[in-house]
Amino acid sequence: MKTLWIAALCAAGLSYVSTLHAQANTQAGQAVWKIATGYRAESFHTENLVQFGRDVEAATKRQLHIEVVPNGGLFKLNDIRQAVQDGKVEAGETIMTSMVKDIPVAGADSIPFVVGSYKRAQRLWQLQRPGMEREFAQRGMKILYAVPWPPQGLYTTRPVSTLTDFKNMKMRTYNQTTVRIAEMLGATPVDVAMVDVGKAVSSGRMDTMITSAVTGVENKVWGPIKYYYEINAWYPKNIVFVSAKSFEALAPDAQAAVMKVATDAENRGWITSEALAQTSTRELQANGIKVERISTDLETDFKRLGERFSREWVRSVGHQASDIFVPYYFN
Ligand code: PCA
Repeated sequence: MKTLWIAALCAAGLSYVSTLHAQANTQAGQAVWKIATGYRAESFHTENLVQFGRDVEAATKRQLHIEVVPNGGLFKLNDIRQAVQDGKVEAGETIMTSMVKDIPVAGADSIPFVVGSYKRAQRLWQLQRPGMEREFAQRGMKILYAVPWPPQGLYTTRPVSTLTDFKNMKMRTYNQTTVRIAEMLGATPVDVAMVDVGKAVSSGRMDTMITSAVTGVENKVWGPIKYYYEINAWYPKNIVFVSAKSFEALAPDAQAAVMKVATDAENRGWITSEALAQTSTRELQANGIKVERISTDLETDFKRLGERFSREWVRSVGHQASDIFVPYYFN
């Protein structure tokens, strides 16, 4: 019920270059896809991607070999979608909000306080996927699967109970969405890539951030960071995709095998993400971070900011927003 008005608003109408041709034949007739990701090899998303690669190789009877290149080793996280589109690498994994400037509908999963559970996140993905597929097809790419990060919580070095507590804070951001949120909170946005969060925390470059428990654990943010508030703000997704040219170069049986294995990777990723949401929060706690609920005052203010954010988003995206949120709220 909480954000029904969004639906109302909608209803109102509101230098490594591997070219695609260089699908090196490592074995007679074997195609090779490099998959570029901006996240670490130890990240659960990347582990899932490596498993996908192994499954692809088996399911296609080695017609296709996958090589995952983690840690921004080929392209930076925010450049990966363009790199695949431009044919510089066969496939990629990135966070969907990295592309909102060109593909606004990709931002539907990062509107604060709309989705509050994995079940609702699934529903949102079902509704968002057709629009995303169209956008990717228009750019010569094919979506393989998408997996969410655990829910986004609020980390701080000092306790916060009102909006004014954010005034002199430096807030770590990871995309346009988080920049806008920092601005709305009156904090100073500081852009820090996921892989640099640990360093930024220990050197005092940031006092607060909104991200998942698993990202806090992976970057060992304990020490300077003292509080984690479980605000479940949104469930941002990573998306894995390939150039249509590379995909269509496969024999039909191999294409079908890749899509089947992609569905398995998606299912597996969602289950892992949900399990990690629990265990990572406990791990933050075990390392001395206080896991708390936010004050009711702050909760009310956050909801209001969320509504403002949603209004801005729906206005900028137009009918594609209604295609998602009218059924999300009414069906
Ligand atoms: N971790 C990534 C994106 C969302 C998340 O939970 C990050 O903090 O950059």
